[in-house]
Amino acid sequence: MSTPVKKVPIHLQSSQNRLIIKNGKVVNETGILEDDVFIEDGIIKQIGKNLIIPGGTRVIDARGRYILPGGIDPHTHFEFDFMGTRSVDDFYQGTKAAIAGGTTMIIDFVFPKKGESILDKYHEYRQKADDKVCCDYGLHVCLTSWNDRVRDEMKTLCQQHGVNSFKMFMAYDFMLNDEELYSAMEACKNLGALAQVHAENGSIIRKNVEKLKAQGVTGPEGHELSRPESVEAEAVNRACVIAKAADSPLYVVHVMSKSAGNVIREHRDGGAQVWGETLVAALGTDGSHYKHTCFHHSAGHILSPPLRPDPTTPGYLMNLLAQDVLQLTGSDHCTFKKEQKAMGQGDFSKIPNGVNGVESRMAVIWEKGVHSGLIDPSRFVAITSTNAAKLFNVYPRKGCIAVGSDADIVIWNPAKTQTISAQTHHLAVDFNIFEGMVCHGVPEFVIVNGRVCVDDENLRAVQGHGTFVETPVNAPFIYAPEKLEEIFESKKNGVLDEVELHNKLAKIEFEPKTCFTPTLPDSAIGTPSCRGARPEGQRNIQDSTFSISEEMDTERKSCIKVKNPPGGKSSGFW
Ligand code: URQ
Ligand code: ZN
Ligand code: ZN
Repeated sequence: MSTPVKKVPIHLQSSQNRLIIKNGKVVNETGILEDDVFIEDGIIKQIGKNLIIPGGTRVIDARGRYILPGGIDPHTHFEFDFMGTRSVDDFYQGTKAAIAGGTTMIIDFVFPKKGESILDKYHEYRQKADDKVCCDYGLHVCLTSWNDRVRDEMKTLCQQHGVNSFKMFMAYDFMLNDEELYSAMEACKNLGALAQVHAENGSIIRKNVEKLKAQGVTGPEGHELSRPESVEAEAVNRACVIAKAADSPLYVVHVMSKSAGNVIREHRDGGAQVWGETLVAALGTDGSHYKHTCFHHSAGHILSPPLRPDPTTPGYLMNLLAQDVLQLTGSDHCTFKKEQKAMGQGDFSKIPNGVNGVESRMAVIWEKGVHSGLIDPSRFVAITSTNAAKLFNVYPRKGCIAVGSDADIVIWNPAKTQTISAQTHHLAVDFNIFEGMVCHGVPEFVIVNGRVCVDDENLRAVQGHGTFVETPVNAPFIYAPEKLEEIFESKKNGVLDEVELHNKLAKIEFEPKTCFTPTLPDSAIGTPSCRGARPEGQRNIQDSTFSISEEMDTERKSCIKVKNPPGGKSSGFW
C-alpha cells in the first residue's frame, strides 16, 4: 500500500519549478518543430530557439528525442468493484504506472450499481481518488439504470461537478434497453455532454453462454465464443442508429474487431458524429491466447468485448486509427490477480473481465504504429493524447505542447528499447498481457504539471501530485464545429495570427443554459468558454499563445477535418 506524500506548494519548490528542454523535436498533432521548451510553475511558458530564461533553471538535453504531450488515457477502471471482486490497481498504483509509461492524465469511470445514485457514487470516487492520484484525472459516469433521478443527477454532475461524459452498457445485467439508450443519449445531447457506449448485444451473449455451458464448454475459450465479432458489430450499428435518431453525438468505447470498426467507418462516411476508441490490448495482442492450455494465461487475457482470434485484427485496427476511422486509444486498464481470475475456473462467465494497459499503452502503440511505419509521430500524439483532450474538452490545456498549456510532457527516446514484463512493471497485478514484448521507444523523462516524475528513467511519482480536472460540457470540437471552422478559415486566409487563433479558440462562447458554473476561489480563472477553476499558478488560456504553425485546410463534415502539413502523413480529424 502507498504512503501519502504531502504536496509541496508551488511557491516553495524554488528553482525546481523551472525547467528547459533543449535540442529535442517538439511533436504536436499538426507537425514537428525543433524548438526548446521552457517550463515554469507547471506551465509551458516559452517555446522557441535562444530563449531568454532565468539563471538556475534545470536543463534537460533532449537531442535525438521527441518531446511529446503527455499521454491521456481516456479509459481506466482503478479500484473498481466488479463481478464480485475489486480491481487491484488503485488510483495510486494505477496513476504511478501510467506515469512510468508516459501517460500524464487518465479518465476513469464512476460506476454505480444498478439503482444507486450516480451523484453519490461520483463523490465516493472523488474521495477515493483525490488524495491518491500521482497525475491529473477526470471522471466519466456510467449509467447502469435509467430513471428521472438519473436524469436530474446527470444535470447536476454536468453543471456543478465537471463531468461531461456518460457511458451506457448494451451488455451485462445493468445494460439499458434501446428506448433507455435513446433517452440517455438525448439527455447527453441536451446537456452538451458526450454519450459513450459499451457496444455488445447482451441478450445474444446471455443465450450463447447458456448454450455453450449446456454443451459442456466451461473454460476461458468460451468467452470469445459467446461474444463473437457479429455481436459487437450489431451493437455498434444499433448504437449509431439510436444516436442518430436521438440526434446525439456518440463515442464508442473499446472497438475490438474489424467488423465493428467497419460499421463506424460506414456511419462516419454517412456524416454521423461518431468517434471510436480502440484499446492497446487490441493493438498489441490477439485472441489466440484464449486457446492457451494454462487457465491463468487465457483467463488473464479476458476482457469484453474480447480479443479477436483473427490475427490480422491488430494491424487492421491500427490502420483504422491511421485513416481516422478510429480516433482514440485507451487501455481499459482493469486488473485482477490470478487468484481473482480463478473465480471463473469451471465457468468462463464468472472470470472477472479486464486486462492491464495503462503503463504499456504508449510503448505498444509506438511499436505497432510508429516503429512499424503505419503512423507518424504526429498521428501518435493525436491518438494517444490530443483527440482525447479535444473530445473531453480539456484542450488546449492538455493534449498539446503549446505556450500556456500544462507542462505534461514526455521526452521519448525512439532509439532505446524496453521489454515488457510482469516482473518489472509498476502495477499491483501479477500478470501482463504484453509479457516479453520488445518495444522501441522509452519515456526517459515524464514531466507531470511541471514536476519531473520520471527522471532519466527513474520513476519519482508523487502520491497526491495530481488533481481532479473538470471536463466542461459543450466541447467546441463536438458542439460548435462551425465556430471552429470559421476560426481555422481565418487563420488559413492570414486574417488571424497564431496568438489570435489561440485566443479565439479559448473564447468560444456557448449558450448560457449550458454554461459551466463552478464555485470559483478568488484566484481562479473563469473564461467565457466555461472552463473550471484552475489552481493558483496555472495559466489563463486567454492570455497565452498557442502554436498551430502549419497551414490548415478545413472542410466541414461531421466535425472539422484538418489536412496535415506537407510531409506529415498523420490524418488529424479536426
Ligand atoms: O466494460 C468495461 O469497460 C469494464 C466494465 C470491464 N472491463 C472490460 O472487460 N472491458
Ligand atoms: Zn465497457
Ligand atoms: Zn472499461
